[in-house]
Amino acid sequence: MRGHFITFEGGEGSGKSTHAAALAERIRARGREVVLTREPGGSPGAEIIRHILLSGIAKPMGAETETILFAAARDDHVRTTIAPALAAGKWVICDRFIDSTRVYQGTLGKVDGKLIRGLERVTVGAAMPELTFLLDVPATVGLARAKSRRGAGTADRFESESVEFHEQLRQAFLELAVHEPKRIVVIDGRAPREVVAERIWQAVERRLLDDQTRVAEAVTP
Ligand code: T5A
Repeated sequence: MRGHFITFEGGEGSGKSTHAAALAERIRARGREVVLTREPGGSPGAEIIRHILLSGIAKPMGAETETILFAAARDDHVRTTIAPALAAGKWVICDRFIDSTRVYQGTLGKVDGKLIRGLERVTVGAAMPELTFLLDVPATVGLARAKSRRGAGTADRFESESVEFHEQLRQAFLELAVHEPKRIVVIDGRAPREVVAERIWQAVERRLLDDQTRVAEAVTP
């Protein structure tokens, strides 16, 4: 039996972590087992690579090296966390996945699409997300939220890029959604938290919770 795989994508501060966690709670409340995870990271080996990437140590080595490091982290994450959970029939919710590489390293980092797709085939294999929520907010809104949440802490490798960089990211994510409308659902992340959460839940109910489950829930007092 295979579980369900959902990813959250979008710019910095768009609400991915907030809504990934909220969705996990809501699905758990329906009695399902959920693995809530993130990228880069999500497994012990990948968390070490996360530190290398987000500290900026790898930046001078160039965007291709960073792409390979993201792929190495993803390979460990998929093999040790995501694939076993899906095989056990669990739901997996991941904060960022392949679309972040396509956009940050591909569109913005100008890394050859062939390399990105090749690494994707090797690392992801059959563990492709069925549903991806793209939380869309203007770059200025997302960066302001990320800054206020960070407080006195320093911005990481990508957060410290310019507003123009982040606005281009936003457009690149939206473009991906145009090409994969079945998988990628765009949600206006500027809406109040409860509204965003409800829109996400409606899509999950419609697409992934089967009819039988809904019937069972409807008759449960
Ligand atoms: N990266 C990652 C790549 O370059 N390539 C890749 O392949 C991968 C996988 C990861 C970095 O790595 C890069 C992209 C990233 O730069 P990260 O530390 O994991 O970095 O950070 P992000 O994924 O960018 O996540 P953030 O933590 O910055 O933002 P989130 O998760 O989108 O936002 P969240 O939920 O923490 O919310 C931010 C604040 O806004 C509030 C929240 O309470 C919080 O304070 N908020 C709202 N406020 C008002 N209205 C709403 N609707 C709100 N929703 C949330």
